[in-house]
Amino acid sequence: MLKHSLTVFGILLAGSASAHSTLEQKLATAGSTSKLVMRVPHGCDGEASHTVRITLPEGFYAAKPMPKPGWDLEVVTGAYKTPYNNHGTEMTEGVREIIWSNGNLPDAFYDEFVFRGAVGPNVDAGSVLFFPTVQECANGVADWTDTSGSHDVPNPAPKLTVVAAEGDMHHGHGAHDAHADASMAGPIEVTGGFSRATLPNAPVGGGFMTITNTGTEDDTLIAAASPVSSITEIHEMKMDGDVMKMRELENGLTIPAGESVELKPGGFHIMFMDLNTPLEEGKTVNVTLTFEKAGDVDIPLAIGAINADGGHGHHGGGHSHSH
Ligand SMILES: [Cu+2]
Repeated sequence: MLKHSLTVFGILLAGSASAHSTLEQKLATAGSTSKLVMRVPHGCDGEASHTVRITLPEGFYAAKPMPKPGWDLEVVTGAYKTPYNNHGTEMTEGVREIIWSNGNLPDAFYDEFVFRGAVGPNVDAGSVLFFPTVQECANGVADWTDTSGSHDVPNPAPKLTVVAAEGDMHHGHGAHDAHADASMAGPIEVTGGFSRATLPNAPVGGGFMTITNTGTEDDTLIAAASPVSSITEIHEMKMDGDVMKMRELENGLTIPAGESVELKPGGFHIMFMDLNTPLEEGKTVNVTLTFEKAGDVDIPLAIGAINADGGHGHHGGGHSHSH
């Protein structure tokens, strides 16, 4: 899982086109150290920023910022609410805020501020860690400090979703229904999962299922991982004129509150890239879906024939999954 999460890191970066300050990374693994990059896309409203302050969340430990040429660097330390066991040594305090100052980021330019730190091993998969960030300018500030998680605020705080460490997939989340063909995490229910057999040496395969959100808030499928592929992506297939085209959903797939979204051949699908084993009819392939709010759901996909449609009627047509 660790390897796959880190790979997923790499392919989700390209997402946000917004002018907010955001973290380049969207996911971090519980119990692991991550390097994080805060992307600051401009100054404040026409003015240059001279200072950038990042407040670190509870559950993020042993932080160290990277010095930046042209900027002074200081940290504010304080107590951790929950102490952190660092290789046998209990750490009760550490860096809580990082401040780069006396620098210059003109409004027309973009810059990056780098730091590293560890997500505590006890932080639940699916938790969202917020890194409120403030830019200071000569006559004002640009603040990215709203930690409500809403997409509809002008100043969302940069955030990271925690994924489970390897071998700890069920920690607190993703309980399986004992009898039905459903996997659940919170209000998210996944049913009817299937995959399709692949030819030997085929580079890619697809995963299909129905995701139902029984809750009152929208959730987003933000990542997928599987032992069969080094990279697993969330894709959409769509007609572009006469041509069936496939693209990665870089910002994930929204599952609206109270609705079901079907992943099926010819539409949304999970894509197993760079398969390390052919998918054989009659076997199963396991996939872990990570939702922004509900966390991880593990689901086994029964592998059907090469043109299987999961018993839902429509035939997916002859598109091949090559990139
Ligand atoms: Cu695809």
